[in-house]
Amino acid sequence: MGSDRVLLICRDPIDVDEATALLNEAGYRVAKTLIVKHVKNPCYLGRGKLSEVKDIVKKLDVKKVFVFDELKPRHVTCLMKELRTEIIDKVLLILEIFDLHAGSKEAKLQIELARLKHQLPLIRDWLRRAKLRELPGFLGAGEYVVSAYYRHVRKRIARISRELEILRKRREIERSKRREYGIPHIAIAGYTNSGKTTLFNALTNLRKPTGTELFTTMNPKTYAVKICGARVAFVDTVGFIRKIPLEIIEAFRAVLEEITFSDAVMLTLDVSEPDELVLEKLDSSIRILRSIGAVGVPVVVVLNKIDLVPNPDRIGSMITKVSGYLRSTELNVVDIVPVSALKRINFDSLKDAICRAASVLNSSRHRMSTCLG
Ligand SMILES: Nc1nc2c(ncn2[C@@H]2O[C@H](COP(=O)(O)OP(=O)(O)OP(=O)(O)O)[C@@H](O)[C@H]2O)c(=O)[nH]1
Ligand SMILES: [Mg+2]
Repeated sequence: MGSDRVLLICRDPIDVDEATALLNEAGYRVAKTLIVKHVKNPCYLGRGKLSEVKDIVKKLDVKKVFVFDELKPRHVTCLMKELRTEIIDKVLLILEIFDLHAGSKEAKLQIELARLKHQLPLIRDWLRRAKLRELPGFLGAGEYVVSAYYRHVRKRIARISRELEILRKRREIERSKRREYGIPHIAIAGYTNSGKTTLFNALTNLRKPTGTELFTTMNPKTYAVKICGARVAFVDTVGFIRKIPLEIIEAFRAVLEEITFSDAVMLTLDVSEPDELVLEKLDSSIRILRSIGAVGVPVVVVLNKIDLVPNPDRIGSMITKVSGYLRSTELNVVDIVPVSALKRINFDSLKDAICRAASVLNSSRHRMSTCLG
């Protein structure tokens, strides 16, 4: 867990809150925030900005600079050389947070794989520059050590990939076994902290950990219960964030497949947040569903935390805005249901919507004949 003061660099002011929340989650404190509109190669920052950042790093004595972006290896190399501080980008920070919450072997392996894959091009860049005599070596080590490390990283990546493939196959077998029993799977997906686990607990009567910190859930949980006369398995999943780097989606493919291969998705949104943010998070959630190949699945959009919205008109207007937005997407939306997972408000409507989503399955797959009965 980091405990340093960090200089935060963002390209868009809209990202500052999320970047700060992620930094705090990893145990860092933001010493200063800078907005950088234009990215200049090869050092990410233009000459003027670079010398401004150098001054800030010196004056505030920050040990790390966090760039809320996906940096290219040449950017990291150049920034490290110029600023003489550690450089963290979005991928590394998210992995640091995941690491704090990872309980299972699978989650740990996924994080290590993502980190190594992220490091590989950086090491390659250092090796190339060391050969060209542009740099003395990787973080002070000689060229021989760096190439030995490079080989080690590649071997480790191959090994972890094999181990993860075995775990992925095991998940696949478990899923198909449950399918043989005709139990539909409803994945609870959505932004981190939107209340997915609270909803999962309320529907299953379990007590899985919930919390205001980001990424409380790292390992998907599945539990089958009977609703409207049939058994349905609910799957709690790992949360989304805005503009999630593709590398992370790749590394977490096995757990995200729980959404891709589900029979219906409950997409949760935290409507206690400002309208603009709710719609932005809806947009990112849809992008992620698309990138994992889960857009054809029937979706129940769950507008959660309505107990925190004192004005009922706002809930009505939110439903209108969300449905207006959804019309322009390819999502197969069954219903939009406002609920409070914590206070269990409007659960009858929610269960009814889940049953209707399941009945969509039923008509297309001739399953769950008891659901609407
Ligand atoms: N007031 C209120 N708080 C809620 C509600 N649902 C969830 N919360 C709170 O929101 C926080 C996040 O809830 P979680 O269920 O852990 O959210 P999550 O989506 O599973 O989060 P990650 O696992 O981090 O992705 C917790 O503090 C919950 O108590 C709700 O309906 N009303
Ligand atoms: Mg959770």
